[in-house]
Amino acid sequence: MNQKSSVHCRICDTPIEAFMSFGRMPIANGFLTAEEVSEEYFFELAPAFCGNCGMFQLIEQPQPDKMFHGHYAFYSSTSRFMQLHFENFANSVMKDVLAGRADPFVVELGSNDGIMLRHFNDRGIRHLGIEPSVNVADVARRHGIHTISSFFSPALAEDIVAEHGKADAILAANVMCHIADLRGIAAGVQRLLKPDGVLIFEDPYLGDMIAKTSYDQIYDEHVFIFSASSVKRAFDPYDLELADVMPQITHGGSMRYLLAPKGSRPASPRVHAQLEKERSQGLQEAETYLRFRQNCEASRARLMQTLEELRAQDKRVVGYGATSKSTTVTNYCGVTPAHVEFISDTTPIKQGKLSPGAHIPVRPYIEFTRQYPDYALLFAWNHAAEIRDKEKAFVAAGGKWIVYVPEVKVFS
Ligand code: JHZ
Ligand code: ZN
Repeated sequence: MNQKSSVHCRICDTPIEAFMSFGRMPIANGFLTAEEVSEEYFFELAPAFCGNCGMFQLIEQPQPDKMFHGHYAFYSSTSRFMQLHFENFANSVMKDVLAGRADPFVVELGSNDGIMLRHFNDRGIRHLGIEPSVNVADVARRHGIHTISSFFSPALAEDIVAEHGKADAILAANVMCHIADLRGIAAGVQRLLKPDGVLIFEDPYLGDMIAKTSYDQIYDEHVFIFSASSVKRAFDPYDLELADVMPQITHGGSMRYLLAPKGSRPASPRVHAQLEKERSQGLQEAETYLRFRQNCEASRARLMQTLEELRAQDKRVVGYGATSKSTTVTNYCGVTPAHVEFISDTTPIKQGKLSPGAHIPVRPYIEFTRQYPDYALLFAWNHAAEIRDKEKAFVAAGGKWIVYVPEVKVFS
């Protein structure tokens, strides 16, 4: 890439440069057939940190319609734990924000298959999901959840206000960090939100990613990895103030942010404490990212050493969970079908396809249980508790797990 010097921060326009590159990368959820391989799309996955506003971001992101479309492969409801998580999220919004309000209206950006909105629907609360990926939106619609298939924008915000009025709560989970035009989203939120409304969203958290070297959170969809300080700064020009932060254990460490029109509610002491914690963790310092890069390189070397040793011993290794994250791991580290025989996944749309870039076959879960491999490479490491609980028979049969976050480890 020789255009680096002309790249500017997506939030504050300061010139930025990549501090490392994960190399040529396909679309993380771009599972494909053998016939599609010759036309596979690649871009350079290179993150940068803006020293001015503190936003961790990708230098380049593919066009949104390359990532979110009528055959988007990630269905939110594939994990029992995540179903429970979003039920709790919805309940907390009803209790802490909507209680006592007359005929409240909730909007969710990127509502996927309705994993969260269904709880509002069940209680007869007015709601609207905005989901550009039509196939997942159709699942929500089949459950009676009001959903429009569109990308959110200031213009769409105006249309929603005209039709439904302003929102008491705007929600988003694992969505906000996907949208390159975050400034457009913030402007849309500003128009859509009531003066006493709140914006609540959660995404994988930068502090956890740095602490755990979970570099696989970096892929095309995640154009930003947020921290409390970068979120505070990004929404400030839109009159939205960071009023609370709530750490979550989901996706290997996430943060839920609550923002409200300036002056409309007091900030929780947790905000100040989190900002302090980020300062002491060095999240604002360039050196932190150079160390992160070294940690990624060391993690890659150790994972490949492990996989090469197992290959030399003729051990069977199968991937567990064809996650978006696994696309970064396989392509950055050089994991091939010679290392990993196939990846087991419960999502029908991924089965029978090849994994993006590395072209490891994705097979139905039943194939994992039919003949247990010697080792399972846990690409869905964020669901480890749920999966280990479910796979006791694999371990009892002598199977071992390989994980790489926070470090490469083999265990049973
Ligand atoms: P999982 C998703 O990332 C997508 P991914 C998205 N881009 C995002 O932002 C992040 O979340 C935060 C399968 N599975 O949840 C189902 C099993 O096979 O780690 C899924 O394909 N068996 C919106 O894709 C995958 O693994 C199981 O028992 O990295 C898990 O994907 C379980 C629990 C899951 O998210
Ligand atoms: Zn910036």
